This record gives sequence, structure tokens and C-alpha cells, in this order.
Amino acid sequence: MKARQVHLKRKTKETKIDLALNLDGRGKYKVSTTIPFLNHMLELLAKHGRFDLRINAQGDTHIDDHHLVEDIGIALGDAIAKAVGDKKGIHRYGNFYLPMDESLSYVALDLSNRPYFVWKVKWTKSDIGRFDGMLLEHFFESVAASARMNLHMSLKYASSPTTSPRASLKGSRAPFRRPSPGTPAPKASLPPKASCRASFVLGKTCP
Ligand SMILES: [Mn+2]
Repeated sequence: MKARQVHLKRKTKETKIDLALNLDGRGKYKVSTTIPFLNHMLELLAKHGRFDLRINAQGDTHIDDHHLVEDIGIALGDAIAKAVGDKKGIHRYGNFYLPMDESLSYVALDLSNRPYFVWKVKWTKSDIGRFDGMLLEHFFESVAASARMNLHMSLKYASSPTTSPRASLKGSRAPFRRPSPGTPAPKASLPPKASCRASFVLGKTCP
């Protein structure tokens, strides 16, 4: 089976992005965005989604992180849409509860081709290190719009201001991992049984 992969470049006045995504990869990543927390988030997305993800991105972060975060979201969504292709044999819908310490987040999505984004996340403090957690909403909104997916993200509850943004975004990577019948993944990229059962991969099947 042909791996569902894409390599794209995006250049605007504010940002320059080179992105390669392989949905049938093994969780290998090389992410360099100049924003440490965003690197961390995208690396986890690749690792737990078992995607191969390479991103090299720079932007006008001397002003603030807004443009670069948004444009990486657009590029990633675009790559997902292109890599998924005709969506044959995969689950269109995915959802996941993710607990993290005392926080619980819930994410549901539909690769519907009708972009819609719902964000039910409230936090009192949104700084994550040097990263402005408020930008996460814009990031996922951009991903949803350019991947043309219906994406709902909510933080059910949290008492710690530091775990709540993390729980929300960690939940976000999970729906990309639903195992699905009908489209056998290449032998070399089959995920281990436990992780396959526990979560899900777009278009991948459990061994
Ligand atoms: Mn914007």
C-alpha cells in the first residue's frame, strides 16, 4: 500500500514553513519551529499519532508567536487533508477522552470536508512556559479549517492552571489515531497491539 504522505512548503510575508507528513509512519519526528512549546506539542502529536513529521519553520516571532502558530496550523491541516486523500477505508469519526492528573479533556472530530471548530476550554492562566496558551485555540481552529474537518475540543474539568492547557492539547492528538478496518497499513508501520488498542491511527489497522 502506498504510504499516505505529503511534503509541502508555505511562504508568506510573515512565515516560511517546510512540512513533511507521513500518516503511515512510525512516530519519527524532527520539528524545529523556534517556539519550544510548539515543538514539544508537535513532537508529541507525531510520537503518539505514530506519524512521521518533519517541520522546519520560521516567522516573525520577534513581534509575537501569533503568525507562526497560525500558519503552522494551516500547513498541518493542509498536509492532513492531502495525505488522507480520498479517505477510503478509514474511520471518518474519532473521539477521545484524555486524563492528565486532575484534568480531563475531550476531543471529537469528523473528517467531513465541512470545516467547523468548537472550543470549550476555559482557563484562568494560559502561560505555558514562554508560550501563550491562548494561541492554542487559533492553532486548532486553523488546523480544522485547512484540514476541512469538524473539530470539537473541550476541557471537562481541571483545577490546576498548568495541566489544563496540556490536557486539552494532548487530547487533541489522540483522535488522529483511530484504527480502522479495510485499509491494512504497510507491514513495517503496524503499531504495537497495546498502543493500537488504547488509541487510534487514521487509516491504520490493529495487528
Ligand atoms: Mn490570526
